[in-house]
Amino acid sequence: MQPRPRPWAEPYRIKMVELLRHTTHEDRVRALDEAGWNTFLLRSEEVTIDLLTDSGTNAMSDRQWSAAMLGDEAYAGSASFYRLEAAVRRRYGYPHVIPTHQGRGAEHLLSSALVRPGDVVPGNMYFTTTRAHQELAGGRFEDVIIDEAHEPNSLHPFKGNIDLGKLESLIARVGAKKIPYVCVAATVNMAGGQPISLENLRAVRALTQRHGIRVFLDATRAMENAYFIKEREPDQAQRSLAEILAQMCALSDGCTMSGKKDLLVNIGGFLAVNDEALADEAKNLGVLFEGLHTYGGLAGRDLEAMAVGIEEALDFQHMHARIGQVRYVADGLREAGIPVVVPTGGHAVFIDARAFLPHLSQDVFPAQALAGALYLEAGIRSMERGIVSAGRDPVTGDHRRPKLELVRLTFPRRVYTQAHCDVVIDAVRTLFLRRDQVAGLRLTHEPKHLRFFQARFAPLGRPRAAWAQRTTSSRVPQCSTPSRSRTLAVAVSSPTMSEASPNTNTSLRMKRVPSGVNAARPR
Ligand code: P70
Repeated sequence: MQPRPRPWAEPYRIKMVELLRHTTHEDRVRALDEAGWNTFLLRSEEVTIDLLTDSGTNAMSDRQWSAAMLGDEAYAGSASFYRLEAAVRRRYGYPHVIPTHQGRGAEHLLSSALVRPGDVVPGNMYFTTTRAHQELAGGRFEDVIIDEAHEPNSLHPFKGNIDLGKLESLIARVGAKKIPYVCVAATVNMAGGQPISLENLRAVRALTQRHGIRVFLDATRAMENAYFIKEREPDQAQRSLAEILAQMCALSDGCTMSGKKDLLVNIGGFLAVNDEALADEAKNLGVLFEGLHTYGGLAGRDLEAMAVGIEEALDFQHMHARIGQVRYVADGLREAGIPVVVPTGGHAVFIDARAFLPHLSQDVFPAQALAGALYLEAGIRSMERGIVSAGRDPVTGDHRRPKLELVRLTFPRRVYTQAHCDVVIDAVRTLFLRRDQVAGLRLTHEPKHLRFFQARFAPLGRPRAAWAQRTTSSRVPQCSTPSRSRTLAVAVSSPTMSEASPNTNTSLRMKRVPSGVNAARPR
């Protein structure tokens, strides 16, 4: 008999609160105008519910704060470094650990050490900072993710998987010598927080080993990925997140890590590798760009908090609630017919802006416009993940035109409650009802590097009068619909696993399929 499904609940109680700021519609019109319609340029005080990112916005626990007080602030050989090193070795398994100020610091060290001009770095969809560092080192990124990852409606359970056929033909085309490593993200941020399967990782490992090519994980959200593996992959349900994480890492040569996500801290990251010579080179580069190799641009207290975060993040109840909360919002939007990327990923709900705003072409930045409109509606800050984020092709100078044109509602860990989620669902639903009033944008300022952070825009044409006239009171947040009941949360919050008794009825659970190229692809 199947165990009775259990709903998720926040596995903590709250003992300190941070008050939210409320704004009027007029405040928001002014703020968005001053920010050039770029949500990155809003001041946080102008935002009521901040879903820009889950990066560094997490709430630390009392244990993490206590550990921070034990921070050893010695310049060299800090005890805090050795505690972090031990935690990374224990859970990720790589012997050499080099702290960095955040994830892109680790990407910088790895790319500088391994990528040479003319090299090609294959990966499962680009990530902005990762690709920027590969290009800065003279390399080129090539996307070898499965096609389903680019389809917002594909229900593939592991949309982060690498297409082994694409990888093999790339190796045949450019030669293994031109490929310093394969960069495997777990989960894949730009695809919607989608996971890669262990089976696919194993196959990537086998293929690359035959050609003497290394594999590096972007382990930024690898613990979330481990949750999906436990939920969906055959024979994984009984294993702990820690066991699955260790196995993922064992199939690679090292990882870059932004601790600001999985690891529940506000700042920090690391590069961790198996190869001692590579570690030596990275440490040496680190003193130029980050700081001495035992602090990497961080304070001792940051290292301590990250070490504790590693253990807390691997707790099943934590991850069950974290992913449950994201699903709650996605399901609430789907029920209202709002187009979101499926399956719901780990860290965010991704709204399909092309489908939400079918009257806008990609040239007028629909996802950017939608993010702005959502802020005007309810003071909710989200992030564009479409043509603006994709930037320009360094050779042709043209916009890169990604198939996915998305707005990301990203959930910080342990920060917002289910009632905040209801406010978000209500605001997006309200906006959806008058989506035809959302106008496109034009670029008025475009920085050279990672343009989405600082670009500025202006609306095309005059917003319709109706847009300015609000049907609801302009103060936010407020929940005009009755709070969605717990019953609903139970109904939508699959999986219903426990460490001892995993769920077996999720529709996304993989069928057992023979290994080989794209074995996980539904037939
Ligand atoms: C986000 C953040 C950071 C990130 C990541 C993956 C899979 C590396 C990093 C870099 C912050 C961000 C970064 C660029 C554009 C927008 C937002 N993602 N790998 O919000 O880590 O930020 O610590 O240098 O997701 O998704 P870091």
